[in-house]
Amino acid sequence: MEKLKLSLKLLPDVYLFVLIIFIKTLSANVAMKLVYQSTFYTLFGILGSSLIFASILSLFKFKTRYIAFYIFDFLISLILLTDIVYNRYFLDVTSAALIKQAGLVGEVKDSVFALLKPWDLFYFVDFIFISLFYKYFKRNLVENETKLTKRLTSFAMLVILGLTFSYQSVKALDRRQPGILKTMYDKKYIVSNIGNINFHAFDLYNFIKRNVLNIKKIDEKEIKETLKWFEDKNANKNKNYFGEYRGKNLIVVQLEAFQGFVLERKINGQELTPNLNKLAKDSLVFENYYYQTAWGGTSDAEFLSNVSLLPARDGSVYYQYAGNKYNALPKELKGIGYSTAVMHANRPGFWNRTNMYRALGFDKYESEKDFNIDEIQGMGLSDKSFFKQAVEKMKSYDKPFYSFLITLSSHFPYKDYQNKIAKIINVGEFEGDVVGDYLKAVKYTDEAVGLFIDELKRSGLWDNSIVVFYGDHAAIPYEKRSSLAKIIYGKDDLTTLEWVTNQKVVMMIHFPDERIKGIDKTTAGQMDLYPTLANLYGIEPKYVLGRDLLNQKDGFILTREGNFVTNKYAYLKSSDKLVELKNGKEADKEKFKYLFDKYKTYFDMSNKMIEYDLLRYLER
Ligand code: GP9
Ligand code: MN
Repeated sequence: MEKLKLSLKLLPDVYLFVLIIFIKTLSANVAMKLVYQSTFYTLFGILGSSLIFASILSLFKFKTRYIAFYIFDFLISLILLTDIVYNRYFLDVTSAALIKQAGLVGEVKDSVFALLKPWDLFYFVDFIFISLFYKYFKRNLVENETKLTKRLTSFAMLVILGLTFSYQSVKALDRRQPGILKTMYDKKYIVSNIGNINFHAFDLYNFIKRNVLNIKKIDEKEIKETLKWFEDKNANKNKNYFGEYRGKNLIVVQLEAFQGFVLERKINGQELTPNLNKLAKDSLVFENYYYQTAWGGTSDAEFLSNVSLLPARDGSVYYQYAGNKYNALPKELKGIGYSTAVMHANRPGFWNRTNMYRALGFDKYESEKDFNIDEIQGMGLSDKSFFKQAVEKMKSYDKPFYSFLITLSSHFPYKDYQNKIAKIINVGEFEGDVVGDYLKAVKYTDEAVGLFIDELKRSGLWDNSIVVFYGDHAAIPYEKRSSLAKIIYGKDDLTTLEWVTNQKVVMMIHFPDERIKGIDKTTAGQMDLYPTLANLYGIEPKYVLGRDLLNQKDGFILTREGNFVTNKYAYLKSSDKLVELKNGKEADKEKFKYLFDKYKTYFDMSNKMIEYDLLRYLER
């Protein structure tokens, strides 16, 4: 006990360090305007990280500690200030993956000074008085304070305390937002709950794990083979419609949670999506279009549709591989003289979009801060207002353009917080349930789509643009499958085959001359959008996993869950069965080994492309 007391007494500078770092980290949270989503546990997290750094400090002897104090304090202050300044510009926190984004420094360099504020000096004022403290400590210190055992005792004490506090805050965060640490979909939210330093520790750990520890070597031969596989697969000659729409604008609308069954659906005799149904009559509609998203939800759908590779096997590709090189749709369209923009009225840091959009080649990212948030529906700006403002923006864009719009109002849990759409449709037995709320949200977004089309027609953009509408992922969770069974089949439950083959999303392409239209039954998926559109604009992407749906009809999609579906068969991973689509009869897996091989190859190729950032090698 005496010993403990002594060691507590002996390292006053370490406590000063804890105090300073705690105050600085806390003030970074305030400066980044994150306090509104912080909790009591945020204080635990901030204290925890301060204690952990202090524990390392306490290992040094007095003289070295004096220097280490300055170094640690300086580095931490620099990280905090970088986060604050970066946030002023990009409305997000920094992350280790940015190291790989070479262009970034150049982009920000000129504005850094403009972004600095006089009070940022606050992070360095303590440097003046630390030396004074040390002079005072030196005079008053006990002789044998440098003894190893004492230093070790304080180290152990501080590190255990630090880890305990940090762990508590991380646990609290995981309770509030389960899974957030896996996909890192909202980095600022994580910072607001566990503090900047803990976040960066996590982020660095992820980065090192992915880029250093997990790297199985890939040799020159494998790189060449992989790239060649893509090149061979995509080398089709004599393609219909090649380049026939070059010069026309492209407007792609990703509809939040628009599951396929909503189209042509009546709920208690009322048409659920009259506007999309009307449009479908003059469009090319893919009836068997599957979503292929995984952990990354909305962002995975964006990725599949603009890059035509599968999402990451774990976590989210938008967070983990934002530093990669991509030959994405926006970048390719830019290459033929298009101006490119993406619009989504949410916080720009969400899903690491700011960084990823830069990597995909979007000139402009119109986020929440670029929209007038004048009406809320669901998760944020109402789709009606969003579309209206989007058309205004598009009117002023350089033509031809590619605009990628992502809606928000029909986001889970589909709550009508402002009580505006309670009576938009009578959902009967689903009233008061998440499924009923979903149906209302769909009805609302369909109305917004109707107004959007009118607006586009009025502005003259409609006749000069290809317009695509598709859903990003499922809406009805598995626990609610009986509701799905009722809506679609009028029965109480779904077979596995029915469940799997209902994981489809709305998908239609409207051509300005309405030359191509009708219903296409090919089994297709989100990875097919980019190659399909590329062909129409006269682009030949070589490294896409999907295929051009206007030139190939042999359906094939695969999902990260492990299912695959062709035009005739479905492989149901959960029961390890290959079954016929038309009657659910089990087929002999041996006979269809080539399908399993194809499926495995697709996964391998997509993984290698992303995990080894293979397009970088083409630059050499
Ligand atoms: C967030 C929105 C929702 O900006 O796109 O993402 P989700 O939760 O659907 O993945
Ligand atoms: Mn979504």
